[in-house]
Amino acid sequence: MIDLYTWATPNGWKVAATLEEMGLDYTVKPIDITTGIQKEPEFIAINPNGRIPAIVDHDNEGFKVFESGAIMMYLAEKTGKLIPADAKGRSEVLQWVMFQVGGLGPMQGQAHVFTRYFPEQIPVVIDRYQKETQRLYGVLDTRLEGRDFLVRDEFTIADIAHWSWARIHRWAGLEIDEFPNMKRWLTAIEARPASARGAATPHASNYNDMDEADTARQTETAQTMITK
Ligand SMILES: N[C@@H](CCC(=O)N[C@@H](CS)C(=O)NCC(=O)O)C(=O)O
Repeated sequence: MIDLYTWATPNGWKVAATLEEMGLDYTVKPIDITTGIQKEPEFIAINPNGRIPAIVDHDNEGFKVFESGAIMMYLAEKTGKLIPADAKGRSEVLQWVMFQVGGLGPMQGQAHVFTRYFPEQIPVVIDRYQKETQRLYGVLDTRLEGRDFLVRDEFTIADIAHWSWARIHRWAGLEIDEFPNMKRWLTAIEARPASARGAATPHASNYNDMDEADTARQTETAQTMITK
């Protein structure tokens, strides 16, 4: 059995959707990151960075894994699922996962912060992160021209890694009409039952389609977090 420490955010959805796709048994351990519990010693012992997601694999001597990309790679290695079997295919997946954890995650994350949560609206900073996020969407769109998935013809963890962020593009103040390949790919992944279950872990939340009251609540909570 695997324990998944998570919350309703893109990095959390990545791992929940991966576990769902792989059909692995897991127990959800909700870590409400708005309370600061993720910085308590008990959780730091699991993830030294004090952030979700993290897993503990009790079927592997309680092995702990933190960092969403590393968790996905660990699960892919463990099961042989959502990753090609050959070295070049694995490298391609790793390249796209690295591209996501070093690119889209941090850039779109900062677009969220400066568009929605930061106490001041600083237009040049908002513009910088939105433009960079859009540029990265463009890279995905080009890659997805004439193909269903990022690596070969297979749905892999590389797709899940990007889907989890791109699905809430509106939360970053961005639309994706100019990226038809990415839009098609996103719609296809969103329709997968495992994606839906992953995105509802530990509770349902779709930042793209929140009503005004939920948007205000979510924004206020995140504002409190980043100004702590
Ligand atoms: N590079 C990390 C980023 C993890 C991360 O930023 N998690 C956020 C939620 S998406 C979090 O736990 N934030 C709480 C905090 O900053 O205290 C990963 O990919 O796992």
